Amino acid sequence: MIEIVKNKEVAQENVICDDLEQFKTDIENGLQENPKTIPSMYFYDKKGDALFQEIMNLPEYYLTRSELDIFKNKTDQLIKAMDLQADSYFELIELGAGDGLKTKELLKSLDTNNFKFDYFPIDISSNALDLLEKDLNEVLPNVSVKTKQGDYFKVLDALKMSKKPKIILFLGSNIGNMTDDLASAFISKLGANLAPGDKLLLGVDLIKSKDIVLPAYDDSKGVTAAFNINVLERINTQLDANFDLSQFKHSPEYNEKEGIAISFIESKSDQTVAVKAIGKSFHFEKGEKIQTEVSRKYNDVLISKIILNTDFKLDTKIMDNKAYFADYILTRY
Ligand code: AVJ
Repeated sequence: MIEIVKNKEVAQENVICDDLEQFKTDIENGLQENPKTIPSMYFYDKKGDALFQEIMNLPEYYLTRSELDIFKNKTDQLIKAMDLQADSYFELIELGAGDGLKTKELLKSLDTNNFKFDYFPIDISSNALDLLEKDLNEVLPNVSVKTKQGDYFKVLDALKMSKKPKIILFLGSNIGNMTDDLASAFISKLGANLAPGDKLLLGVDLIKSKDIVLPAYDDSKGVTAAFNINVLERINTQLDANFDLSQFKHSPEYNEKEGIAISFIESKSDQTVAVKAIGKSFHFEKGEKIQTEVSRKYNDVLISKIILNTDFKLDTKIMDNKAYFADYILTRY
């Protein structure tokens, strides 16, 4: 018993160690830039995961509810658009499955209608995958769940061997954290790991007015503020820094014309922060902003542009009843 626990701890330590070098490099580079940036992937430590979970339940954060509306109420349309047949086997692969809230609705319907498939949730967090597998085994015992921990492309490369028809789910507007160029490159790379006829279900938040979008990133309870500022706490803990959290504030913006929400952390005073693990200090002027996240919103023109030089063509667009959010079904040709 003790042996196993020990091994697990060592394995986890190694993972954390690996990440730590990358974390140091990214923070050092980001804080030396002008303007300063911190990559949004570093939000998601244990506390960040919990805060994001809380964000998804906020009344202002419409994204999750809108996509859930599609998965709950337009399941038949989704299944039809993905060109699924009950009697021919396929692999359903989800990138960044998280708690599987939306996917569960689709799985329920596929299960009820006796579709033949395996569900492969991929996630960086083995903890999230364990919880998801346990939950699915309980509520949908007939669905075959094969969790895959790790980097999306490493997992896809391994799954490529099967030569079975594949449906990739990339939901929640997660692609919105990428610039349009990066999104194009990402989708191209997905295409390289798929075969003609395979599908990509891309869930994206749509461009809409500021009075709807901005509150989603500036909620009244301050959960998003805590989520944003938590990245400084993580730097304090893991990189031995001395950010005074009371001297920074959450400061989101939304450019309605471009359809881009950006989260910043703003310095409330002139101050210098030492990051011991990097061996450097960084100066912040009063009012200076660190960019921590880009949350891009989309429309048909943007999606068409992004997939222009990829091996995908646009098939179907399915929206929630308020037309806040869209699931685009793309076919690899
Ligand atoms: C998980 C990237 C889709 O950008 O809306 C939520 C993350 N950031 N509130 C988003 C997030 C602040 C979220 N994504």
